[in-house]
Amino acid sequence: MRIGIVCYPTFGGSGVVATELGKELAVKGHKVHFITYSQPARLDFFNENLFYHEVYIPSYPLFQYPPYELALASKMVDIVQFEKLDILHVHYAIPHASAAFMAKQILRTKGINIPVITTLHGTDITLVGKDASFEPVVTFSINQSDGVTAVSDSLRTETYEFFQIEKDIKVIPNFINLEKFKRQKKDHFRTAISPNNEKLLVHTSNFRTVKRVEDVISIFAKVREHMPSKLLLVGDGPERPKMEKLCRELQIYNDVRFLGKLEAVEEVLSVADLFLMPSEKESFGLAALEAMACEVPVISSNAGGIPELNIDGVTGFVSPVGAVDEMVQNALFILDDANLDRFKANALARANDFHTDKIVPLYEEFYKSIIDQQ
Ligand code: GMT
Repeated sequence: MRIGIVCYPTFGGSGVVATELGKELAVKGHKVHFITYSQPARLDFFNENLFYHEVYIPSYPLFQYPPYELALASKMVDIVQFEKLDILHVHYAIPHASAAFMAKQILRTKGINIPVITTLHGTDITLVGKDASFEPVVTFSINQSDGVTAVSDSLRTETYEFFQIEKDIKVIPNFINLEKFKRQKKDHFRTAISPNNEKLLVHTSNFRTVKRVEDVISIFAKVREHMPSKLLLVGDGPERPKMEKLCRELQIYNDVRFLGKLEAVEEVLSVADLFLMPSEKESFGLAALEAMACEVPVISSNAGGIPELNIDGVTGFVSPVGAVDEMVQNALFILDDANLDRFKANALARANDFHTDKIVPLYEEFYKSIIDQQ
């Protein structure tokens, strides 16, 4: 198939899923064309079937807000025509689904019917999409898509609850490449970070308020009172300065490392003992899946789709959002040497359920079914 993928090119979950999907499809022989405003962060290898088309927005003094959606729709029209695409797959509804709708209408006037699939990832539904500034457009463009997928049952349910959706939404969960995400021997790194064999807790996120990074720090501060431990924080975002201040106030700063955005997060996960995801909202929790693939158990909230991934008492523990003390007790239980290896093995076994080889074919089958319906 000739597939156009539209996504955010950033480290965020939807961009990562879109890029990894495109890479896997290219390896399987499909021609994959990424259409976005800059080179996707994870588009880091060469394959003769992978193409990248940059959306260029000309500047003009009149534009207080550059009209990205229009430039994107025009680029989609151009690439569908020139590359003779069979399908467009847009990741994250805003503004990709509505731009795809516009491109589809334009192409129709040229006698071309291009099927469009929209994948809902999370905050496009649970947060931003619900805002009155976007809701009518989000509802319309989901209903106008030829196929719709969501990354968890929870996100599917929430979409139906909040929006007037007439389309079937197929659940296709996030997936993980277990060749890339696997526990590697990084003894030198572990020794450097925890010279006295302290336990290593890790959190990775975009440091937005929905991630509740302050809970991560509170959990760590309490675990540290009972057990020598260190905290590694990967990623960056608006909450980071506040979190650095909090660590100083709690006088734990010397045991916390802010590592910023990292390309090879699997190297950090390879030395970790426990992953913390206390999110307020989380439609799936790709970062937790990446940790589990590296044999790291997860302490999480029960937000959104996380319980569909993290099995309570097996791969980690699931608690109500904000239940910091419960999360501390559960963290101490997992970190006990009598339990840790069991949880690590269970985490890896669960990650295997989301192996690329199991999930990517679901997208291929879905593409074929939507193309056949046209
Ligand atoms: O986690 C984020 O804030 C980034 C966001 C995105 O859309 O880029 O991630 C969402 O999509 C991921 C991939 O499908 C999911 O694994 C994340 O759970 C989801 N994030 C939220 O729902 C907050």
